[in-house]
Amino acid sequence: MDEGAHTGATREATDAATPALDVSDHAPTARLALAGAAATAVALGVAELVSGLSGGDHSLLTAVGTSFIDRFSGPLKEPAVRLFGTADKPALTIGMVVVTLALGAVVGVLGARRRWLAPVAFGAAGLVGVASAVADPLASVPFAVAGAALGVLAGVGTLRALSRLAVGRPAVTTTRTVTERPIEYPSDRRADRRQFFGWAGAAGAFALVAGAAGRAAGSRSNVEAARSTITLPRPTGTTIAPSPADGMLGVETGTGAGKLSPYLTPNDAFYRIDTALLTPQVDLASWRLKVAGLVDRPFELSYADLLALPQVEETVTLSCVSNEVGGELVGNAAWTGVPLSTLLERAGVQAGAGQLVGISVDGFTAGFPTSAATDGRVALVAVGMNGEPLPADHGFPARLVVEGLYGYVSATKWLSEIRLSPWEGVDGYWIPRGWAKEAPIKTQSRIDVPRGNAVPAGRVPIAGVAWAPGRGVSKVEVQVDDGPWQEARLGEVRSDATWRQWMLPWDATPGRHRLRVRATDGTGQTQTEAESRPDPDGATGWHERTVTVVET
Ligand SMILES: Nc1nc2c(c(=O)[nH]1)N[C@H]1C(S)=C(S)[C@@H](COP(=O)(O)O)O[C@H]1N2
Ligand SMILES: [Mo]
Repeated sequence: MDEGAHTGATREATDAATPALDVSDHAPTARLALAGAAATAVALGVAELVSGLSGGDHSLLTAVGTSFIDRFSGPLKEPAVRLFGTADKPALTIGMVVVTLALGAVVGVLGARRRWLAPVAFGAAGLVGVASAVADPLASVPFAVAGAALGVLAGVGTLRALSRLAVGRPAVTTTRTVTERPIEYPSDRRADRRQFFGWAGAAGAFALVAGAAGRAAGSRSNVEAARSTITLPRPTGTTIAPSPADGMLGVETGTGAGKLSPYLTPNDAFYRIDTALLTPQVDLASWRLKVAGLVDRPFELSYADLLALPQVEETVTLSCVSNEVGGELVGNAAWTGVPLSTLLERAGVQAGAGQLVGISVDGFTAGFPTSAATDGRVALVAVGMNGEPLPADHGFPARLVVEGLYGYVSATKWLSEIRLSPWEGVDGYWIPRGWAKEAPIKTQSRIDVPRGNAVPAGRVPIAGVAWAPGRGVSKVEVQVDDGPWQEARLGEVRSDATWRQWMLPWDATPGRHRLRVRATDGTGQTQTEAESRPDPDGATGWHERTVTVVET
């Protein structure tokens, strides 16, 4: 007598025989969704682990995020930065994971009745990952393919197993022939549920550990160790003017709110703008700087080769084109490096090379007229920033710095190639995204102090910075309410390439006051009052602050 006959069970087969899970009664939708999310987490964790083993490069998720940035940075840059500030990149990573898990939950629910759905959905996601890795110079394609394949297998397998547990065994009604009445055995749904949540939790925990391990493996090559062993060569060729003393205007300087910006912006306070989801960690041993394109003698330099060339130190103010009037996306640093002209002479620039394009290890590009590298302005392959090797965030091991041009057309970080190109037909990263191809930095000025609604009455300084790199600042004027424009005292500068601190003593009287500032550059041009947005070639207008002065 077989068991079925003995017990008269009406148990339905739920395994291999049926094509899809039986979710005929009340499908445990929430549990299937959780199964989908947990399986997706496992897939992501395995993919991150395997692709992270390539070491130092972009994992699958980072490659996908990078291609997302490249695709949508045009329309999304401004709102993303406005919404998340410099946390926009972590926000993107978290957002990607959350959206993927949510999609996984949907696949978990819909896939219970459609066996083909999970393999198709996971497979499609894997292909997106591989395609992103192929397009990402910092991703390893073989590791990405292996990560995607194993991730898909792990995800589909986990989903199948968890879904089965999620649906559970159907209720078993048993009629024992030896008794008079049918007995309904509890189907032990509680045990099923416990088992399901146990395994789903284990899958989630495994995913977290695998993902974290993959990320840790990926960030193995960290440039901090390399940086700390580097001694920058002493700059030669120029005499370095002593740094204008901060405080010479009698105003406290510092990087916090309520202080005048120091003449030199400390590296850790220097604004950071780039498209890199993760700061590229460049391995010095294999890094080369190529000089190529329309040149007679293309060549390559190692880091040691670059340091062995004569170095100069130049102080240059760098600004982002996205800087709003009064904004913080501007800084002034002393850059150590090799003049671009040195490298161009060695390479021999050919006729028709109207554009110098900087290319970074992660594929970012920025181009400017080749003449800017030879017309006498500061134009460097910089290796040092304020006396230290370039910080990783600011382009270690080398970047371009060109006086008077916004960063997006000039200041390529993590530089890997200088390519001499025609002006027409070659566009840097931001040009097809709606930004001007030629972008000299506009004359601007900013009020740093005072600010807020508790300015003590009496004599207080109105002070800030003004810049017109390449032209220099010859005059700064301040207006209080509708009063006359008054000339501010100017700080000393090392050159016209840098910003200038300015200060006007003010006898502040209680009440609300509007303070305005405008600068005049070295050619006698006063910055325009007309307000324009940062796009396509830099914001204009006068910075104003409203403050409230209170009796002390
Ligand atoms: N490789 C790379 N270099 C880059 C960018 C980038 O996205 N990638 N952004 C540019 C822009 S838009 C600016 S404003 C400057 C900012 O330099 P910083 O981050 O050192 O202040 O870097 C430029 N160099
Ligand atoms: Mo920028």
